[in-house]
Amino acid sequence: MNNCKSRVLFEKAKSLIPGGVNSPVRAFRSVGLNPPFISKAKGSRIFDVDGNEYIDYVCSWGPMILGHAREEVVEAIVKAAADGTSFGAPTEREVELAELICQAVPSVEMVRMVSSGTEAVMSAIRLARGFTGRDKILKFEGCYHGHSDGLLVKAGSGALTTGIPDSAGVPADYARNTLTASYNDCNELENIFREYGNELAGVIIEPVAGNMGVVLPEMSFLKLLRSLTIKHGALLIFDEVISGFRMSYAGAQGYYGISPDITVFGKIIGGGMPVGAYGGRKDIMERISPSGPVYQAGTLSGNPVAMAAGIATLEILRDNPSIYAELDKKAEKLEKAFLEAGRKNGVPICVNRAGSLLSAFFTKEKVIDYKTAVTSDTAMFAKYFAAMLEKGIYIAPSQYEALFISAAHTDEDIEKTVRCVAQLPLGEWVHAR
Ligand code: HOZ
Repeated sequence: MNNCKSRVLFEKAKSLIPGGVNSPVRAFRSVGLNPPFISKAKGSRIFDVDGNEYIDYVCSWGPMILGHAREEVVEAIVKAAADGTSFGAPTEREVELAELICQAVPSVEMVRMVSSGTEAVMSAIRLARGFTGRDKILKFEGCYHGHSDGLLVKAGSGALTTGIPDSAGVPADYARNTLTASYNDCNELENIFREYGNELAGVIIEPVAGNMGVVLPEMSFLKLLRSLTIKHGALLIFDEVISGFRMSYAGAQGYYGISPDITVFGKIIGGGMPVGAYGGRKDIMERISPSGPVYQAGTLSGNPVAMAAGIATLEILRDNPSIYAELDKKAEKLEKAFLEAGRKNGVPICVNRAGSLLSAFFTKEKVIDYKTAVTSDTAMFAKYFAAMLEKGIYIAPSQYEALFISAAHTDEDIEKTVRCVAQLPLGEWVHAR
């Protein structure tokens, strides 16, 4: 595969941008390759500056559920941009997107727009503290909630991929207020609540974990979490940056039937433009400035172009509910392909799938939490990644990220991917070690 231009660009980028990238996993370090530089994308395909074409299963790490450059979304963006790209003043589009979100997700009675998932989480945590008058928060190992100080503790995603789940630069005093527990561990949860329950401002969780690879929640664990948070007066915060509008139109909370107090969104609600939002019960949300004393602001919050892209995306999802069943079917075919490839080659693979989110772990363990996720053979993952890329299949360059399916993936795309998975010489790789 020709990658001359990408290599030259990466060298130049490294002299100008730390690591050559604006977000760590993009550097492909954990898979030992150079990243292709992307020039454009359409539907299920992305194209690099060397003219290579790939079937894209990164989908910008989640937002592109309708595929790239979907006509209605592009039209909405162009129309909004032509009317001015930022005013720093209220607009009708903000109200429209807020209404769409509140109608889709019943636990969200009010919502505040920001510009990224990190910003939304950071603000939601401040809100939980301001509302309860408590400082401590609980998070789960391997869950990733953006890169704000208090949450870079045993974090997943790029932090885990690059081997720094506890980042340098986070004051120990700050991280002291962040407690961590194992995902899906009911006993540990009960113990933590017994000891700290009445000091917790909130518990933040990815209701479907997508940043240590995909890990599904046990229903009993989610239910226990909900009942303990109610009992101890701690707010339950669902980070639905990945699962929101993906697991279902009502997110993971709609899928599992558990209502949090606060929900954090990002990705899909911006249709590929920079966006984040946090919303929840009215009495909690009314604590945010200027209604209440919890301060949070942003020049580009509710940006008209991002709102337009989000509205167009959510309207399509709302008006075409069959999209979710179709995504599920496509993802199921990929799930079966990985399982079959593992069986055929005598290589243990654990496939975790939540709707159109999927991870194949090279491990004999059932992956249910951080500890089991990191048993995965990442050297094997790197070989699999390189082989798929060579065949024109673009997946996230990390064992600890999800594979995303979009409405634009055609049956032919899926069949080609299934064939590529079937051709992987998994057995040879195992024996070569
Ligand atoms: N942390 C993001 C995925 N969970 C990576 C985003 C990016 O590199 O674009």
